[in-house]
Order: sequence, then structure tokens, then C-alpha cells
Amino acid sequence: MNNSIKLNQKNLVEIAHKIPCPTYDRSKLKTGIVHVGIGGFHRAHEAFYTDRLLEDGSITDWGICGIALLEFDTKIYNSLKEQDGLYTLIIKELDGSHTKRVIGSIVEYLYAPENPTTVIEKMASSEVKIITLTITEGGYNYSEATQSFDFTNPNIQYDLKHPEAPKTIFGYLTQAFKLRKERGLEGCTLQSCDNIQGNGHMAKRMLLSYVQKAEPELVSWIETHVAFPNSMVDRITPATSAADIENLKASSGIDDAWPVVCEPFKQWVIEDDFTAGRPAWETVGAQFVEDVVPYEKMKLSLLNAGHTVLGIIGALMGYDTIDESVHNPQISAFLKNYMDIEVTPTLGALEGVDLDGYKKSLLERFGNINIKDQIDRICSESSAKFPIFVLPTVNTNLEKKGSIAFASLVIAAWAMYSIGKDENGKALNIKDAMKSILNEKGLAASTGDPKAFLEIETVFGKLKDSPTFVAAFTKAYKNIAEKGIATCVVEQNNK
Ligand code: CS2
Repeated sequence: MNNSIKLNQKNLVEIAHKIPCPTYDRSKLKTGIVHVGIGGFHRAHEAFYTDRLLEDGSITDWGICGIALLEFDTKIYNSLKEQDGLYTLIIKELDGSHTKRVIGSIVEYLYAPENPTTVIEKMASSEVKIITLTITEGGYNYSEATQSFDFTNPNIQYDLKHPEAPKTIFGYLTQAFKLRKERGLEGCTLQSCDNIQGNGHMAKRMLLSYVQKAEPELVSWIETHVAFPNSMVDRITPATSAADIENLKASSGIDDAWPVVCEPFKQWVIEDDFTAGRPAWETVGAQFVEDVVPYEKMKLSLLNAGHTVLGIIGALMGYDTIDESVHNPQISAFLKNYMDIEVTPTLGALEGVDLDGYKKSLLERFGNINIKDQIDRICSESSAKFPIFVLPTVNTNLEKKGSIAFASLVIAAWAMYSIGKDENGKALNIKDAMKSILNEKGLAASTGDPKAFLEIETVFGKLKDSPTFVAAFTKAYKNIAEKGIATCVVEQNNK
């Protein structure tokens, strides 16, 4: 369409004739939140909830400043900048229809690699009450091998030497909190919105490990002035495709460089522990609870692990999207068995949660044919995901002498996947910070010594020392090598 309108603040009045737009006065908003990591997920989740809240009218102090920390985020940052922080959220409903809205809650945006001082000042500004994070599982710099902060990371080493122009979130937060302390300002809340169990605890532990080395005298200030609430976040947000951008143009006449697409379902469960106030997100559907850890555990070990199961097995079989994978009845039966036989017994009591209903709804969400969630996206950074989504279940079952057969098959499939080809010989697009070591160990495993893959200690920790696990993994690996993954899935279902 030639006569599409560019999405920006100036054109908003006109765009509002096409799809719903913010009706609140964005120029009056104060920036109460700094958010690090402005990918699709944040914009489908926290920014969405906050936009709804702002739409309610009287609230003006919770605008968001979005920070692109990595060079990887340059494109998203540029589109936000061009569009005055505005973007379209496209909710892909189960019936195939699209619900669209322009989201206005991101009112400032900064690109850290070019402007570290401005970012640090923003985080230290007295107006900012909450710093939220979606820096991904790997962003916390936790090593499974040492069960602690990974000081060998070259970027961390860099930050220790260049505190004024850091690269990692830890360097930024340390400088910002140092300024707050020096200026006698109040503390703020650091809220992780990543898929990690006890994400607030993890954020606190990792930050304090870094600060202990970089600025030891800041540790006690942080301990008394910064709250770290845990939270469980959920909304499936596939990567935006070129077709999504074109469809928006064709259907609504809006030219948006980076709309965000997501499923209708959303959930946000947060511990009510905030240092300097918070938005009333509960009025727009978030839940505040005392202990979020059981909810997180349920979500990570069922939804996220479920994704990983569908992604890795589906990738080997040559599927491109999660819905294709789950519509293979043997794969969905496998996933259901994994959830019932291996995960459910590890979950313990979950008050007020209908677990069967939850698992059933997951299969429906995964099967949404309109979402087309990319298997590439799901399998990306598997080296950071397995230790959080799948391996805790294996460890608990090893302790309780429960079944580990389903998980072992998935881990063995991951070893195959790491070689870089699916079972039809097609190249896999592996995106992983540990890609080269995965590939190296994956190849070593394929030359007669499957357990070589388990030597990646930052991922597997001590699992290679468990004879039960090594035996289950080796058996699964050999079976896949001999019969192919599809047959193994069927055989495992029939056991
Ligand atoms: C996915 C998540 O990245 C992954 O592996 O499981 O992005 C998932 O889609 C979200 O956590 C849904 O809330």
C-alpha cells in the first residue's frame, strides 16, 4: 500500500482512526521505570500492562525509558527512535483475527553502547523508582559449573576495568547505585522479568557478587536500599516477521518498522516488594502474591521446558514452527507424558492452581496455528535454557528415583541438534553463545562417545557424574542414532 502512514507521535491522531491508540498525554508522563532489554517480550508484556494502566487516566508517573544494552538491539532501538517510542502490538487471536493497538508507554529510549553516561544517569535519576530487566536467562552470568557468578566472562573483566563505560548490566547497575548512594538519593527496585526461577533472588545474588568485587563498600547500601521482587512472566511472543510488517501495512495502512506480535494469553505474578512505590499493575490483570517461586517453577518446568521439548525434537524432524511440532500427535503425546510423568511429581502443592487445566491450556497455546512461533527462536540459547527449564526436573527425579527417560531423550536430541543438521541433512540455524563448544562436544558425541556432550560443565554441572543419568542419556543417544528421533518418540510413548 502506497498511502500508508508512518507511525509516530505526529501522525497519531490520524492513526487513531484506524486502530486504537493511546489517548493519554504522553508528553506529561514522568519516567518512573527504566527497562533494560527492549525486545518483543517486554513490549508485549510490561509495556502493554503499563500502557493499559496509563490509559486509565490519572496516572502520570510511570512512563518507561527503554534501554538497548546490546549492539544486537540496534535495529529495535532505531525503530523506536524514529517512531517516538511508539509501536503496534498485534495480538493473534485463536480464531485467526488480529487485535491491534498502538502502545505508548515507552516514552524515552536510550542506546547504551553509544551513550553509557546518559544511561547511568537515567538509572540514577530520582524520578526513576523501578529498573526492570529482560536480559534473557544467559544475561545473569551464572555458571552452573561453579554455581556462582562467572568472572571469567571477558565483558565482566572489561567492566571491572572500565566502570564509567561498561558493557554489561552489572557494570551499569553498579555505577547507577553508586551515584544514588553518593547523592543521598533513595533506593529503587530492581525487578527481573526473565524466565529464571527466583529471578529476583538471582538478580540480587549476581549483582552483589559483582559489586563485592567492583565496589565492595556499595554492598550494604544495595542490601538496604534496593528490593528485588521475584516475578513470573508469561506471554508467547514470536519474532516479528517481514510478513507481519507487510500485513499491518496492507490491513491497516500503518507503516511500523517493528510491530510486536503475541498470543492473547498473558500472565504476570509479582512479589509485592518494592522500595519506592510501584504502578497498580493489579488493576490491569497482574497478580501480586507473597511467594511467586512455586508459580515460576510451574511455568518454567511446564511451559518453557515444553517449548524446549517441542523445539529440539521438532528441529531434528525438520519442522519450522512450534505449532507444526505439537500437531504431530506422537510429539504432543510425548510432551504430555513428559509433563505428567516427569514434571508434575516435582512440583509439590500449588495452592489454587488447576494443574491439569494449566497443562491442557499449554498444549492449546502451543498449537495456536496463527502464532507460528519459530523453532529457531525457541532453540536459541538452549545452553542457558536447559539448565533452568529442564535439568532441575532431571536432578529432582534423580534424587527421588523418578523417571528421567523423557528428559534424557530430549537432551540426547539436543546433542544431535548441536551438530548443526536435522535428520534430513538440512542445516540448522543455531543461535547460542556457546555454539562452538556445543558443536565440538556434539561432534565428539557422534563419534562413539555420547557422554562427551555432558562434559560441558557450565551447562550440565555435575550431571556427568551421575551413572543413572549417563546411562539413560547414552541409551537415548544410541537409540536416536540408530532409529531416528521419530521412532524413539513413539517407543518412549509406548513404554
Ligand atoms: C520460550 C519463551 O524462549 C523460550 O524458550 O519458552 O520465550 C516463552 O515463549 C515465554 O517465556 C512465554 O512466556
